[in-house]
Amino acid sequence: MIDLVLATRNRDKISEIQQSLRTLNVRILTFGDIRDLPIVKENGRSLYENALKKAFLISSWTKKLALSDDSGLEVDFLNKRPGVKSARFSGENATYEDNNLKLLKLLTGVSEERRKAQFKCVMILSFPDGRIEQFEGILNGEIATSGKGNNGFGYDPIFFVPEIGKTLAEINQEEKNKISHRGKALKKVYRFLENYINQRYGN
Ligand code: ITT
Repeated sequence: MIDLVLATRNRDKISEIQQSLRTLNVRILTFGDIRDLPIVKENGRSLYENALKKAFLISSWTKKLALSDDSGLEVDFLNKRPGVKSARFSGENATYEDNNLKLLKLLTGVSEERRKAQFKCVMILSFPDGRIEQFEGILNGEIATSGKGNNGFGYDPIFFVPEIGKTLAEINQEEKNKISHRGKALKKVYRFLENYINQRYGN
């Protein structure tokens, strides 16, 4: 069975990735399994740059296949901010709650039509031989006027999805993975790895 190292330190992402890839024939390893896995500094100008840096460094260091996730929330009214800075929107050690409060405050009084937003997820698979594969997923929605729901993480309580009439924090992880930016990217990763494994190890 091949090893797949997750090049992320975000436990919430790890949990969603593990759930989506649970039936894939790989052994998933995280920073909890590998001693002294390097911490990658994120200073890229795009989700792609950060995702590439994370995956490439972790696969070079472990000499194993690595999967990274760089994701962010783009709010139309804020000219696509916080985007690549979503994790640090309200400062270096910002909590999810700090970020949500800052965003709600910036959108005070802004009408529904102008609260449109997109979650974007860029995933990179980096192979020990240097080969790179990129996958993306987008989810459209709007920023609610207050938080709702206790599931998920990050901006989920204030990210309202019109198609289901709920925020992402009001649905469970399996339901979120079916529609979310990360879930969509992971579906592509799944298909790619399934083929890769079949070609390499299948009969
Ligand atoms: P790693 O770099 O270690 O993967 P991180 O949390 O720093 O972890 P990012 O730089 O990609 O990851 O930041 C993404 C931020 O965007 C994340 O911290 C959340 O605030 C937000 N975010 C991403 N996906 C989300 C989701 O599915 N639901 C809610 N918020 C999300």
